[in-house]
Amino acid sequence: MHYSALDLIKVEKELGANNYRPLDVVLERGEGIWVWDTDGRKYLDCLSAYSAVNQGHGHPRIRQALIEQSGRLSLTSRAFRNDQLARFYEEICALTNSHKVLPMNSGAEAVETVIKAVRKWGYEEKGVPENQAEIIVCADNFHGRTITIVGFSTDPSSRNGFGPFAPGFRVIPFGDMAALERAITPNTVAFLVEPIQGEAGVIIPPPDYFRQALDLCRRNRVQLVFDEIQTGLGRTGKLLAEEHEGIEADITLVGKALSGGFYPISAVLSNSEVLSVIKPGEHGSTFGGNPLACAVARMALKVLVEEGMIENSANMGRYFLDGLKSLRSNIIADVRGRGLMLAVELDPDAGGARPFCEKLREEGLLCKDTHDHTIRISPPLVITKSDIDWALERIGRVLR
Ligand code: IF1
Repeated sequence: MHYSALDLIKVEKELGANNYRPLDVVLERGEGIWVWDTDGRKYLDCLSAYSAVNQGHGHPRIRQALIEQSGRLSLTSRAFRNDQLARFYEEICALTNSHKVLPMNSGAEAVETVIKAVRKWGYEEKGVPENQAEIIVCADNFHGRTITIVGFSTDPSSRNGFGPFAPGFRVIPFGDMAALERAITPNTVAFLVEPIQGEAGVIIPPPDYFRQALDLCRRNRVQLVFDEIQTGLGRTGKLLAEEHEGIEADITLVGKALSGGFYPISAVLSNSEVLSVIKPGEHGSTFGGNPLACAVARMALKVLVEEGMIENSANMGRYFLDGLKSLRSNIIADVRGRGLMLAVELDPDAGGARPFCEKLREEGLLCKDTHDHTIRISPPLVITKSDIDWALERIGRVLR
């Protein structure tokens, strides 16, 4: 039976849980920065699956790695060893200057993993009394959707109705050093934070905030944990967004683009001794570290570096940001970003970002609104100047 786009949307609505409100565009194919819908219409993907397809849709070398590895061995569980895991460890540690890795699947799982690890480290190494460990997080954070994580969200739609929640988290404003200083107690084990807040609307920290935060954390034996699940792997024009701050976080979480969008893969990367506190039987996952995931991740990292995608993100990000800044429109309240993690904030009276995303879709651009008034723009890192000129012309038209 042939399904039209409308048929497919109808079935989704009937049979699916209603936990999303996507644009009504049904995609069936992707290549590089472009995706095509079931009617053959072509769009520039300005979301990149929330930065999971930084390397571009259907990257041929990553796809080849996936095909080859799936023909050899896909899953062993961690009850046995596989020949890809060690190579993945070596390559990601060398690239990110890390000492230890714990591979998981989704971003939320990486966050859950680090919460377990820093708590245990706190009890065993720092001498925090049992069940008293505290983790500091920021208001307007986004770290995932599990019960623990939504329990320290400040977004009502993420958390309301899902309690009771796990204790042990303290929320402070993002970018506020004095608040961080006040929040640290002898029981604080970690400060978990996004180097640039994504869902909050691409919020860039004040200069020197993280250098001071790291210094404060060091003096108080608090682990600085950067959630780079969205900012990492080239998105902001550096391999990791921490490089913009001139620091190295104690622990870094990566996910999303670690597979170039082919497979769910995440990892906890540790510079400190924190991961060593996890002993056999205390943590794991059936699929975490499987050979297919490792082979895909190895190639996803390789193409990011070898094909100059990080530099391209920096250069094209600057060009795109300048272009957005020079759009003359009286409904643009602010334009900001780093690398190709960009946002256009609209005037609160403009009627919200969603209708503009609908209009951009008609013009051939797929963008996502966030927090009512902000349009997020984060195309794959393989975008070129002429693609950006094409996009700017249309964004300008829609915003005027
Ligand atoms: C959805 C946002 C982006 C993340 C950071 C952990 C995770 C995410 C910094 C969890 C996930 C996603 C999930 C996606 C929407 C999306 C998102 F708008 F909600 F904030 F990207 F901007 N840390 N972000 O951004 O990773 O478990 O999903 O693999 O549909 O919920 P995950």
